[in-house]
Amino acid sequence: MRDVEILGVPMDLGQDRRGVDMGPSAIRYARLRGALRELGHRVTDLGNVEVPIPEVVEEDERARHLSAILEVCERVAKRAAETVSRGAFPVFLGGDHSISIGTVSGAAEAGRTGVLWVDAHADFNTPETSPSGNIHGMPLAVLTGRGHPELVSIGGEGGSVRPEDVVLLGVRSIDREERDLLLGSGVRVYTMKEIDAYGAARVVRQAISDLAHLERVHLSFDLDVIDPEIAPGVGTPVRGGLTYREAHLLMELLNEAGIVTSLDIVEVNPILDVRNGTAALAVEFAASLMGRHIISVPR
Ligand code: NNH
Ligand code: MN
Ligand code: MN
Ligand code: MN
Repeated sequence: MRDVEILGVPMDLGQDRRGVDMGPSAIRYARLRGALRELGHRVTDLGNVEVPIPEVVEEDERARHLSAILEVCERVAKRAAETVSRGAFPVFLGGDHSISIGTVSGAAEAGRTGVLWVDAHADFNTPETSPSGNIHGMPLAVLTGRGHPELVSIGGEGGSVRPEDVVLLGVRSIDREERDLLLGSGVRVYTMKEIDAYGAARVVRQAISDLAHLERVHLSFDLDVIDPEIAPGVGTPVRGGLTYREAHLLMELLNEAGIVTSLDIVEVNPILDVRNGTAALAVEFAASLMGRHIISVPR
């Protein structure tokens, strides 16, 4: 049993498509709290962090909506730090992936924290390498100390996490200069090619052992890692993603390993979704991570 605290961050400033700000509502509507309570957890919903809408905030060409995102992420980091200081397990609902600059920085206040970044994209751009200027393509770089100095400063000097404590999984779309930056960073990367070649179980077990030296691991789960045929409600779909069972297996193996201490569920866009199916999948995967088994085998 865990004390779980849900915090919504309805942010859609980090990318171009409208609608991802409705992610927290969609995920709640899909009964996240009930699903986690059924597993025996004590679940509190802390509501949403306040986020301005794009119509009222300044543009910034190389890092769009920088100052507003900065402000929101600072607030999020503070709330995240409060949750982990209570010993609770935070579940953050996005919103676009830029929220993780705040969630991970705050969670890492509890002590050295690893990151498992599960995403179709590497999110390792900087304002210099980004083809879009969208900050949701930059958070992992920021968290490891690269990119816009104001964003990096949220995690304090040098970033919130060490590159050798970070594993990327499920990637299949990386920009050219982003790739060069990532390859030189020390972050471990398992693309869809490795998952296809060796199987999800083997790759996930390897990722778990890569993180075994850490007492705390934050799972940042971008729904666009799932194949868009089953998870269409995301702003930047890329073909060839995780299957339904591969995603469940990932969560089941993580649950078994017991290493995850905080969670982001990001990039759910209800406007692009079909009958809230992507949010419903997100809730299913969260439940698998938090202990749902088809049959419970005593251990
Ligand atoms: N790499 C692209 C960019 O920087 C797309 C990033 N999109 C995402 N990331 N959804 O998870 O703009
Ligand atoms: Mn704008
Ligand atoms: Mn992402
Ligand atoms: Mn993505």
